Amino acid sequence: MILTVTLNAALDITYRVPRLEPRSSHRVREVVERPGGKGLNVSRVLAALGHETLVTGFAGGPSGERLRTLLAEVTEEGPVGDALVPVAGNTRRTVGVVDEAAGDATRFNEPGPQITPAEWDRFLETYDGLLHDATAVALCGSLPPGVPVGAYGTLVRAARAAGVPVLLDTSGEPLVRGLAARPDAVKPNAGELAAITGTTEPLRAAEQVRRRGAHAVVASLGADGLLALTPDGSWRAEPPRRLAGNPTGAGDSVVAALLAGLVEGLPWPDRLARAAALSAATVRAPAAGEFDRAVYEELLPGTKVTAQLVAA
Ligand code: TA6
Repeated sequence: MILTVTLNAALDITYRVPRLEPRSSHRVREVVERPGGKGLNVSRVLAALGHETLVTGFAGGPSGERLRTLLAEVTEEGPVGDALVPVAGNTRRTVGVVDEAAGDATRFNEPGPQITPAEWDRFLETYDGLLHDATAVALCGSLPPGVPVGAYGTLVRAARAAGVPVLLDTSGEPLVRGLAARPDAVKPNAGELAAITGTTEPLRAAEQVRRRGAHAVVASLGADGLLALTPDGSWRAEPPRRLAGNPTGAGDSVVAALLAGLVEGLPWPDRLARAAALSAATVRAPAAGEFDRAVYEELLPGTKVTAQLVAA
């Protein structure tokens, strides 16, 4: 089973408006509500790809209840196991507004519930137990208040001690702390890379992140596809065309494809081709955690993976 961790799970709400304009009132054309937060999205995509997957993290209050109900309902894509740890606080909501004219989205993410030291300890026990049955683990997203900033360092070390490959997808100080524990892979986007390295040149930034401890760095570069520095070589992966739509969750689909490829034993270039095509196909779905299967199958054969020269 592939385990995903979402410490700051969310009830994801997506509004569609014909055009987003600051300082004006909008008529919402469509509302979509989904169980969200990065790891939940990863698991939903994994389930749709036919992989057994389980989510853990925290859920609480009325929106936590709603999230769990929705999670049990999203069986169309395949079942996602629920090992979320109950907390007293209310799970956050995140709101994404899709601007249909521009073909992109603006997001508002609440900070999340306050986690008590006892709740954090309960989570650590649950996580240690779940690692026994995991073939891989992804640690995803921001930390809710109360969770120690070095949390991902602790979780990466536990996965490594249990012999479970671990991928980390977060940003800022939690990423810096997680890197020091030497995860198997990290998946920053261009902004996250720049924020922790101080360079806006993705290749130089990715090289720096690898030197800081990640065995592999897969950077998602929006319209420029993916840049991967791995122990087996370095590559760029680009789908044949970019599509406008809702880019929310495109990075989560990259993580899902990388984990699926890892447990299936695919070579890196094949994992990257799938990740780039799946990420592009996510933009055409109504919400994060979903992708347009027909678009994915159409893009995959034309997705180019080319070797990337890196400094020795
Ligand atoms: O990547 C998209 C997304 O997973 C949304 O579904 C939303 O829940 C958000 O990211 C959470 O990200 P954060 O970094 O705040 O944990």
